[in-house]
Amino acid sequence: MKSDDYIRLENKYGASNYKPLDVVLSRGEGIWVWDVEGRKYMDCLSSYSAVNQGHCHPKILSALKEQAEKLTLVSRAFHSDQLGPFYQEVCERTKSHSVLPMNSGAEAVETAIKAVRKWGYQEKKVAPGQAEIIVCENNFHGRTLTIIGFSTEEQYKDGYAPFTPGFKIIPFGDAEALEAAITPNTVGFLVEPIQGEGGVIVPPTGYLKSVREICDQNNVMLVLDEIQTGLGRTGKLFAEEHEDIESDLTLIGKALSGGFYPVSAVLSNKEVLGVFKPGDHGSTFGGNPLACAVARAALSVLFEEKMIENAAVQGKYFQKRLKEIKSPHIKEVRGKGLLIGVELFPEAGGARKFCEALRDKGILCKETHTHVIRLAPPLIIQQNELNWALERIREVLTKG
Ligand code: IF1
Repeated sequence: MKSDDYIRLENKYGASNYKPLDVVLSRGEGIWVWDVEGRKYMDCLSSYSAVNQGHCHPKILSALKEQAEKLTLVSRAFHSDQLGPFYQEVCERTKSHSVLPMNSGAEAVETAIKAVRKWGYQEKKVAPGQAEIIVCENNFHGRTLTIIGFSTEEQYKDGYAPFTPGFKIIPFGDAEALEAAITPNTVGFLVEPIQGEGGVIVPPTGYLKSVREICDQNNVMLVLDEIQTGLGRTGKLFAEEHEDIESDLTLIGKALSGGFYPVSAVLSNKEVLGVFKPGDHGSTFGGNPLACAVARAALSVLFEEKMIENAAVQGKYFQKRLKEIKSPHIKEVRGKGLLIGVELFPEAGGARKFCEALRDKGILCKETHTHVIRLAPPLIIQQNELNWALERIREVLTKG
C-alpha cells in the first residue's frame, strides 16, 4: 500500500477529529522518521514533546520488551515489583514527596483538580461545593469535559455543554490579575509555565516567581502543568526551575514514557496528594508494571545521556540562528530550550503551508494557532543537524 491508500483507509473508517499533514510514517529512530515510501524526515514536533528522548530509544525499548515478557498489568488491586521502584525514581529525580500515576495528560490534570478541591475542603475549610480554581486564558490542559469547560478556545467547547463549574479565567502572564481573582474560596491556580498550544507564549520574566508568592500568601495551591514543558523540553528538567520556584503539584505526561506508552503523573511537593484515601480515585492502567518500567527508563536516559543540558545548549543555538533569518514573513521567534515558536505575520497566509513546504524538504513540524510554526525536535538533536534544518527553514521562509 502507498501513502494515499493508508490515508484513504483513515478517512473511510475514522472519525475526522484531526487533519494531519499528508505523510504516512512507518519507522522512527532518534530524530528521524521514515514514511511508507521510504522518504526520510527530521522530526521537529517530537509527537508534541512525547518523544523528547528520540524515537524508539534503545534503552527504553529494552525496558519495555523485558517487562512485557514478565508482567504487564496487575491493576491496583495488588502490588507489583515495579511500582515502588518507579515511585522512588520519579520522586528522587524530581525532588517530590509523593506521586500519583495515571495514563494521559488530561487524566493527570483531572487528578490534580480533584486533589486540590479535596484539599480545599479538608484543609482550607472551604464551604462544601464552593471551591474555585483559577486558570488562564489561552490555556491548553487536555480534552476532557471538565478541562475544555475552562478553555477559551471556542472550537474546543462548541457543542459540548454543560460544563463543570468552579473555574475562573484570568489573563496569562499577569500576576496582578491572579491576586485580584483570588477569594477565600480559591483552592488552586492551574497554569502552564509556557503556553504550548496557545502559540508558545513565554510569560514575562518574574511571572512564576510572583505567582508563587501570591499563592503562598493566600494559601492557594500552585499547580504547574508541565506535561509539555517538563522533562527537559525547555532546557531544565522543569520549566519552573528557570525562575527558581517550586510548585505544589506538578503534572507530567508525554515524555515520561519516551513515546512508548501513555504514562502521566501528578507530583506533589506539599502533602496535597495525602487527601486521597483508598477508593477516592483510581485507574485500571495507572501505575501498571509496563508503564513503570518504561517510565523509569525514559527518566533515566534523560539524565544519563545529558539530554536536558543538550536541550539548553542546542535550543539557544537554534533560536539564535532562527532569529538571524531575514524573512518578510517572520514576526517573532520565541521560546525556551527546544520549545520554539516562529510566529508569522497574518499576511503570510497561515503557518500550515510553510509546514507543508518544510515537509517537502524533509522536515516535519506542525502549526499552532494558525500563524505559529512550532519547532520542538527531540532533545538529542545535534548542532550539525540543526544546521541542516536551518538551511531548509531559511529557504522556505525567505521565498515568496
Ligand atoms: C491534542 C497541542 C501539544 C498539553 C498540556 C495537558 C495536555 C496537553 C500542556 C493533555 C496535550 C496535546 C494533545 C494533542 C495536541 C497537543 C498539543 F497542540 F494542543 F498544543 F502537545 F502541543 N497539558 N497536548 O499540551 O495531554 O491528555 O493529550 O495526554 O489534543 O490534539 P493528553
